[in-house]
Amino acid sequence: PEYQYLDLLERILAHGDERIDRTGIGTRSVFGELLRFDLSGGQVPILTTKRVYWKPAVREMLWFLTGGTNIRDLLKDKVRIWTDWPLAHYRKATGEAIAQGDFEARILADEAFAAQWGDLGPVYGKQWRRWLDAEGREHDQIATLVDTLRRNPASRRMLFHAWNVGELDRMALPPCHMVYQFHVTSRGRLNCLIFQRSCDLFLGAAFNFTGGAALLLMLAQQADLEPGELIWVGGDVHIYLNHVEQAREQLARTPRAFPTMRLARKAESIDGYRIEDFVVDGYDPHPAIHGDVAV
Ligand code: THF
Repeated sequence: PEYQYLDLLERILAHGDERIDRTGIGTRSVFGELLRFDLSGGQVPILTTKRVYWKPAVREMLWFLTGGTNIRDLLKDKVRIWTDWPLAHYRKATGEAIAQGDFEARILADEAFAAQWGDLGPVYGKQWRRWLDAEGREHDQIATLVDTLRRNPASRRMLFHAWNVGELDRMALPPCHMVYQFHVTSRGRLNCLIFQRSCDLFLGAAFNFTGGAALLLMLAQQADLEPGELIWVGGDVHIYLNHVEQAREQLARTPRAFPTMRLARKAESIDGYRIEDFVVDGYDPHPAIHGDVAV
């Protein structure tokens, strides 16, 4: 199950370098980590030592795939994990002490307000589907990837990238999980390597693993391959100082078997998946553990 993850959590608590980070909260941090999860038996790394809201995590991945960058689309699906950044920007720009719920309600009710205040800039979805090059051409990295998986699976160039240097300063937050590379074995198994430059190991990692697993399943199905390994590589992997107690509580729990995830139907293309297509069985987690996200 998730012993690799728990070992990493424990190691950071014990030996992480304590420092003040961008958010001012402070972290314990290590640099350069690798976790591997074998998806070939149907199991996916949805952590069991706390309840992970896997549907918001999959919805987030589906939202990236639409090419969207506005939180309005997420809020329509009741996914609130990206609200903090536009909200902080709005409060700072207007001086208005608006509550999160009121801000979200306004984003949903008022399209012009959403266009002005709900957009995160050229983040993941934009870079994945419409990377703009110097000649003004847009590149759909996902369509290219699916095409290469089908036609030339031995390729060593099957990847997509979100670290678009010239656009970083317009992003609400530069990409954390910034490169996804793929590899197909001679037996037709699809492996995925995620490079994540910065990882909030207590809160975000569970979402990143779950989203990555969902993506791997969709791509494998579209290219008539079987799921292989999900390999996750982290640069600065950290625990925020306001998550230390929660991490200790999580470490005190005994992990259970990972659940399975499968797709109920094959979509006509990578753009055709919906949340209802994802079936998770055997998920029996310990209770959720709350932690505040650092903005
Ligand atoms: N910034 C920080 N500091 N941590 C992150 O994990 C993170 N992300 C995204 C962008 N910036 C980040 C945002 N993703 C939650 C989960 C994912 C997030 C942000 C927040 C979160 O609060 N999860 C809770 C509740 C989930 C819910 O209510 O649905 C949880 O218990 O998991 C990582 O990519």
